[in-house]
Amino acid sequence: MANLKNDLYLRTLRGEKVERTPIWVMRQAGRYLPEYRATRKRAGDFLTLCKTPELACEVTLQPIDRFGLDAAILFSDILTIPDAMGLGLVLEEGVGPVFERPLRSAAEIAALGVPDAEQDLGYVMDAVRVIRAELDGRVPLIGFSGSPWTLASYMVEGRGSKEFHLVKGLMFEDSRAMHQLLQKVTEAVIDYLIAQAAAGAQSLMVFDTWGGMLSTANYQAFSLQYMSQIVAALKSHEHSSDVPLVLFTKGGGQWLEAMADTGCDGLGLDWTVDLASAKQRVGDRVVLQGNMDPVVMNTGPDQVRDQALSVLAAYDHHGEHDKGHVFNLGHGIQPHAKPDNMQVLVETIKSHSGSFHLPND
Ligand code: 1CP
Repeated sequence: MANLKNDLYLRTLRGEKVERTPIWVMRQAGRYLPEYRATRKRAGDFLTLCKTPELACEVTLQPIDRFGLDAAILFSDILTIPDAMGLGLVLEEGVGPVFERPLRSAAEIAALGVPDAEQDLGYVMDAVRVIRAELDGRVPLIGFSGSPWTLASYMVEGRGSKEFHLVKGLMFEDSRAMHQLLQKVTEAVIDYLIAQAAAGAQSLMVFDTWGGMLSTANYQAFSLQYMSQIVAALKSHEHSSDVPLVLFTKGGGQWLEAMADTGCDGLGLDWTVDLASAKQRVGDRVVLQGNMDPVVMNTGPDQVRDQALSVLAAYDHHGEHDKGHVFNLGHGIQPHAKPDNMQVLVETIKSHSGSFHLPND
């Protein structure tokens, strides 16, 4: 860490007392930025952008250069793993990511192989190495993966879904095949995250975007159980044991205690969670990350300032045992967000969060 010029994000995730709240934003390199759209156009398509380390590096750094955020996140996608498992990822304009060969039978699941991260996803590790070199210690780099449940949802549905009737159908009708799929994906995720850490990712995040679609019992059995395996494996591996790990289940606000029990370092919160209550429930065990409603970023600078300040006020840092807070949105910033609002947001957090960190006396 000695070579990091701004290590505020990592110090916060380690539970240290810090001078102000760090900020980064989910999907900070994305379509709301004109320079992202320009690079994507040059790449030709989204997957080429992900698979060309120099271009992935370029877009990763765009929001860092423009806004001065406290962490960079690897530009890639969670669907790289299913792609490497042979499902054939394409990004259809106006539809989003689609798999050419979704999994529709227990036999297809049984035949599925687990990819080798360095061999089959080498372009992601190359991107991590190129970005680390290019960042030159300015801010830490976050690596990530989708959760097994979220990846399996896309693999079975074949695309984004609202009802998840295919993947839930499989879960209810053939739980053995579902568990077999989740176990294979879990092994792939573990290998992938350890490889990212070995390549230079300085913190890691697991996106469980669709865990909140499950009942409490099924969340435990089909999502959390597999994320627990990931935490345990990462915490016992030499390349990743010291790399802070954040879990984010969108819609998982009622399960924070169980999520903290996994032994992760931080929890991402969506905007439906009351931050002050979350802090009371698990704030002495894990760092909390979030959770302003992303739609605020599509409105005006006054709304951005007000809403950001109310998030900061919900997490004061006066408690002896509070682990800490990382400012973020409650989900990814949207394509219609205004870039100027990001500037306002970063300035608000940088100039106002320090006062919430003052000692009580
Ligand atoms: O340029 C484009 O048209 C592509 C849009 C896009 C972008 C910018 C996609 C397709 N993926 C990404 C990048 C991305 N995806 C990042 C980059 C790092 C960052 O700046 O944060 C990350 C972390 C992701 C992760 C991701 N992809 C998630 C988990 C987080 C979340 O947002 O919930 C999910 C669910 C995906 C799937 C995906 N990839 C792309 C789209 C449009 C979607 C959603 C599809 C759907 O469910 O309908």
